[in-house]
Amino acid sequence: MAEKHKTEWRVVVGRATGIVVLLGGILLAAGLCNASAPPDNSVPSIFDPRSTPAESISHLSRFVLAITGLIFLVVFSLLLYAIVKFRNSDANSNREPAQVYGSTQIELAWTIIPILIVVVLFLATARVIHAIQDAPKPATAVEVTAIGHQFWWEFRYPALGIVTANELHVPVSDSAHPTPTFLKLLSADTDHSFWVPQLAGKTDLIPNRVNGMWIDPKQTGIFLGQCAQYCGTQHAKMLLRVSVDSPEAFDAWIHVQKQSVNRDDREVTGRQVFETTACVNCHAVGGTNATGRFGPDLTHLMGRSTIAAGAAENTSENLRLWVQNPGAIKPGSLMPAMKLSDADLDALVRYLETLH
Ligand code: HEC
Ligand SMILES: [Cu+2]
Repeated sequence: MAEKHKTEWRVVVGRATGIVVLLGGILLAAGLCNASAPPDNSVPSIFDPRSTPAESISHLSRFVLAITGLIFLVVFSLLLYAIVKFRNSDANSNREPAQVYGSTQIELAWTIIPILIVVVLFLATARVIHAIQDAPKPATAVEVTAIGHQFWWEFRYPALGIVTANELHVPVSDSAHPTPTFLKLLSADTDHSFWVPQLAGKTDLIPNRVNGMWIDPKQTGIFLGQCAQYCGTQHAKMLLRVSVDSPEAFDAWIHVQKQSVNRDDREVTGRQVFETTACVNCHAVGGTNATGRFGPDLTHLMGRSTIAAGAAENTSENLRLWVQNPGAIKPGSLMPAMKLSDADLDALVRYLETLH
């Protein structure tokens, strides 16, 4: 009998140690991943915020984690204590434990303390939500309309007359001269969600509804994001890049984007192929008869480093493959394979490469 109790006891301690080691391991791994994250932000981390809304959310989550971690420690210690102290043994195997019927003190304690904890968590969360949602828009703010499409992002700068896709450019914002970017979020088809973990929380883009969010990145560089709401087959390949530019670089980018007509006319054959194919029904290119809005605006295609919402690098080979068969890069994409002859395809790609 005594032998049996001993082994059960060992099993309990073994499991408890196992759980603690596992939790410790997870925390350690998270810490290591975080510490070794490359500086180019290629791994978007919610623990590495670079903009006020993301910072507030990160602080809040650390606060909530600390409180719930403390609760976990207290409960787990009490549990371990009870298991050790009151385990079955020969000495007390025939005795009944003390029978306690109702204790006002204990019941008050386990009602009031949790209520206080929940109230504190609620107030802390409400404060952050208010600070982010009701932040006033300064006159210096850049305004962008982001429209979610299956499976790419359209970005419009109404005040600047710029239209682009998938790669959002915003100016860096410092506390002396804040230039936050305010985004108006719309959807052309279904529910999407705009999420750049280092810059802000997620906000959905819902058809027939206007949502909003803002970011004020404090560091230049590329920040990666992702559509965070399942929106169809290629939801996973609906990435987004935010390029946070220095004020000079941002002005230079605007200058280029504002030139709505492409003056490079070397590739006449390719341009003819483009203008006489269905491309023009879905894509717009400034200065041509192409005014489609179903697909990304191609006027400054070469200004983007990726195509198809981050699914591939913007290289000649990938452009050719994309136009020949979009499904090879992004199965289920809403652009049809255009079935062009090799000669037409080559000319077309050469033309696309003039769209700076
Ligand atoms: C039926 C509409 C449609 C037609 C026709 C069409 N496209 Fe597209 N195209 C799209 C859509 C939609 C996308 C975005 C796909 C995605 O990222 O999921 C796209 C993406 C692209 C891209 C990548 C742009 C970027 O910045 O990501 C290029 C380049 C392109 N199309 C070129 C062409 C060319 C050239 C033709 C004609 C030979 C053509 N397309 C015909 C709908 C169309
Ligand atoms: Cu989406």
